Amino acid sequence: ALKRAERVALLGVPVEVGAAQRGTLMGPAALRTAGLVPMLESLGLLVEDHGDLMVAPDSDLAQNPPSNARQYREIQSWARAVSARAYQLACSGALPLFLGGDHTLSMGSVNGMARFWREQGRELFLLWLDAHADYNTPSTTVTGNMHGMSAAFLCGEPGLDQLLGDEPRMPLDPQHLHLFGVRSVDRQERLLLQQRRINIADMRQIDEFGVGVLIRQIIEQVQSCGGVLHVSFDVDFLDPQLAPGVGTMVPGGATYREAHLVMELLHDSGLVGSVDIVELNPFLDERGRTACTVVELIGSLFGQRITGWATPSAMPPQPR
Ligand code: 4U7
Ligand code: MN
Ligand code: MN
Ligand code: MN
Repeated sequence: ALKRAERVALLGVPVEVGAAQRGTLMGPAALRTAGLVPMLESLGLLVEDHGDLMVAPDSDLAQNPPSNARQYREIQSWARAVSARAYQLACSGALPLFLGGDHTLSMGSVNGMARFWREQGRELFLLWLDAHADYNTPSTTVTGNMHGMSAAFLCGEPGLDQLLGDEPRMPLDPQHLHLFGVRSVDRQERLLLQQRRINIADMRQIDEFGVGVLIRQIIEQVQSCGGVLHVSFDVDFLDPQLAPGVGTMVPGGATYREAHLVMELLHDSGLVGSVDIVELNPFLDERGRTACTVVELIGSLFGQRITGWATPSAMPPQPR
């Protein structure tokens, strides 16, 4: 039998209404065009492409949508469908790779994975690679855009309580969330992050300590609990010079090598159980550059190596 990490299940989730800027619905197509499937196969993985999810727009007309949550009804349909599919794909024994789509995708994917791992008796940890904290609620948001609320929703913050309908809601322990790469936080969002004592590695810390030290700390926490990691990769984690194909560019992001090292360390940990790739906006990209860069990074996350063999990772190699 193949191990989970050797069977990858791709699911496209072409949602775009969680963001202000249209165009992320083309994300799954751009990642496939950039060669995602053959790249994964070249690493010896068995890839099942489940195509793109489709949803009917009117899931819960009985209920009044909360104010300050734009496009609530459509996001509701996506979140319910994605959560159900995530759970199902996890049960099949594959490692689910969700292709967005804007970051509201994660409200469904993480919820479905949390349900699966709870049944397996393992704790789920969430690594949120992002320029933003995505820790707004309908009462703190300045824009009303729901892609800025996903992490807060997943930690059980109130305000979107009926979003998942009959789909069981699995709030995470807020201490299991790790925000990584943060450099843009709204004023009220900051207060909430402080109150909840959310783990944050902001760009200042990345500059000072380097991604190697900070990612290892997270890996050690997950390992010591016997937990499993969901990696939610918002493409705006990367510096805009490297990745112009996003709707919300923030200067001062991760460099090419910083991002690859994050992915390489995560791969070597063996703890990654599911992945989201979100916020790629091919309409804003330059000749597919961002999509190609993201495919290379997914390569590192799934075991692509510079030398083809394992790099001694706890310390520099000793002279022979
Ligand atoms: B993304 C923002 F106000 N905080 O809430 C908001 F700056 O998924 C941005 O990380 C959210 O790209 C960005 O709208 C959401 C804004
Ligand atoms: Mn972001
Ligand atoms: Mn714990
Ligand atoms: Mn995000």
